[in-house]
Amino acid sequence: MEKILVTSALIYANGPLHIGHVAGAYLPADIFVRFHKLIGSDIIFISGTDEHGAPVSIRAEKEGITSRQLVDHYHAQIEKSFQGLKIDFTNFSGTARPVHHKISQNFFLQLFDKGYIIPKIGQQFYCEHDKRFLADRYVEGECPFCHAAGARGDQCDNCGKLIDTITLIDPSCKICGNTPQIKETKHWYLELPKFESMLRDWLMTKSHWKDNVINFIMGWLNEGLIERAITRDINWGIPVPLADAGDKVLYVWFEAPIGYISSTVEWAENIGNPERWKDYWFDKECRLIHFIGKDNIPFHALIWPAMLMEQSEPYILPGDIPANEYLNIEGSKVSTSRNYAIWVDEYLKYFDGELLRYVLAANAPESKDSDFTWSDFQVKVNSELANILGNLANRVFTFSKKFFDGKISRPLELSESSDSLLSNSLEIISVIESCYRNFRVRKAVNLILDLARSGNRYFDERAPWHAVKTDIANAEETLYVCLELLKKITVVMTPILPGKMLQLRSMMMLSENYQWDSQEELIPEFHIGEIEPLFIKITDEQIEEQRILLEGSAETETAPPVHKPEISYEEFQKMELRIVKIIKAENVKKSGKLLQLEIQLGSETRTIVSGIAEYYKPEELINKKVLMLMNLKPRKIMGIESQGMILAAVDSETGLSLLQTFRDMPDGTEVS
Ligand code: B3M
Ligand code: ZN
Repeated sequence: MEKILVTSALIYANGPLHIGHVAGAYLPADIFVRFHKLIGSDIIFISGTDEHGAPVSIRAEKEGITSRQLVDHYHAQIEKSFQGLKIDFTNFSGTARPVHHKISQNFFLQLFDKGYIIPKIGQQFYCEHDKRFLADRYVEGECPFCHAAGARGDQCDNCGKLIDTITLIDPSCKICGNTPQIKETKHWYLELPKFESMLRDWLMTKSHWKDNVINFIMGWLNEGLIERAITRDINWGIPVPLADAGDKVLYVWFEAPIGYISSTVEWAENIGNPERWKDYWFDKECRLIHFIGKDNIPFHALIWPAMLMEQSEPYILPGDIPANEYLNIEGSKVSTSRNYAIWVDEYLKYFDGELLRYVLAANAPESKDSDFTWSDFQVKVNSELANILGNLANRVFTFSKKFFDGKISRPLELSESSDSLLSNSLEIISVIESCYRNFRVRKAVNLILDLARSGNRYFDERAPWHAVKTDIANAEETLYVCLELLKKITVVMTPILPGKMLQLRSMMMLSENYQWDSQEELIPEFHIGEIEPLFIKITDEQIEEQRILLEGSAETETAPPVHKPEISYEEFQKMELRIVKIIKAENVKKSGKLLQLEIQLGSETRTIVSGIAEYYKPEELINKKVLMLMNLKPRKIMGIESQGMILAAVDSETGLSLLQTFRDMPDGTEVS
């Protein structure tokens, strides 16, 4: 019997679950686990919420609640969403729990005692305004590798590379928007270079891994590993267990993977068998499989195995890391900050969770990014589930009830077409089996649909509605073979549609306890019980409603405005702002951008050079009253002294607009 320990990435408890998460790390794992339960493997499925780190504390600060409150709220909500999708974890824990703190500190101490963790004075961003060091996502800037804007202090979303925070170009503090300073501070570093050759040897044995994982790691190794700071200055996290560490906490990516262990320990305690977790974590025969999204590859394939290698306990190392690509929505990237996502708790208010399982499985981002669209959702539910699978069940059941009182016996002998349909289906099922084993869910779904299609074709060809009048045995054989096929489908489709397949089996009065091989042998007699529609079609209106919800909830602004440091009222009062009238305007020679203006306020006039030539023609400005900062230090522009500045609103797309008052005011009026 195979022994397998499956984990799904620990999702940050800083927001709800969206379907991109589900498609990447949870549904593929759940399908894998359900398949292995059917073939009788000894398998457990471990996960939980990631409750520390900058992602959590930033969000809590923003919402004005404590990190603990935030985490408790989202942990409960996320867990409920998983239940709605029938993602069935053996244990779902959270990293803020004492058991996790203890195990993580222990991990740290073991590596520290062996000299793999050392303190170092390093450079870090410090915000003078907020008076704090800025860890990870507290800083944003331009990625030093791919030059995408908006890279976070720890990792770039665009190229996936891990970033040493102080190498960010044009950094800004996420709290106040100021440019942070670089300051020296002490942190503890994991000496990754010391693991390099051990990691290389270990990775040599992983040639069967997915290309995206292998390529990523090899790229990293070839660039050379560097030591990584694994402590942080954040006030929410696991305290560094050293006397001289002050308030520092463990870096979230150091402790989060340990959550896989602590969640297993918690499970063992809950079932009253506290040593049971070791049967998996310490058994060399047990396969450890981490389901993750592609941005988590470096942590799982390099840093985490390194941490496990040098523990005194005999931990197993990752046996496989089926990392998935991203799921886009209607052709655009999911953006949680813009609220452009399909949230599972929202989805569940409208549709059955299993429909989403089907659509995401059929469209899983296994080897490249895939796209979820509402119209594809509708097509898959209506044309595949309802018209192909649902229709096969419905026509066979109705016919059986109408002409055979719901009792269909196995014929003494099968005709050629029946025999070939059934033996063909066994061949396809063996391919489906290998798809499930090898994380190829998309293909498994397609093949199962092919099985149902072949049933419909067979039914049509044998036309039992005619045969029933002339050759009743022939009609019964047709129904029997279709029922056999449906029975097989209830088994092999279980990992994807567990509840629907139980429902189908109950209509066929088949047992609720079944294994993969129970589809093989032929049943002597089928009995059809109460029947009900398996899939209800989705209307155009329902789809339209979802599209509107998606577009409507997405904020069009890409980022919240970045504010400047506050100033006192006295500082504000130093500015002299007045309404002035433009009495003359002309282009500045040899400059396409500048206008020379003469403005008037009462009996005073001044000259101003202003960069507005691309937006206004000189003649349209005459006699316009605008807003001006009077006491800006005069400066020479193109040889002309500019004595102040007129004010305008500027937007990169809309352009520039001078400011005017709501009501006509005399020139010279003060603005306050
Ligand atoms: N929470 C990152 C993420 O949610 C992180 C995964 C931890 S897995 C140990 O994408
Ligand atoms: Zn700041």
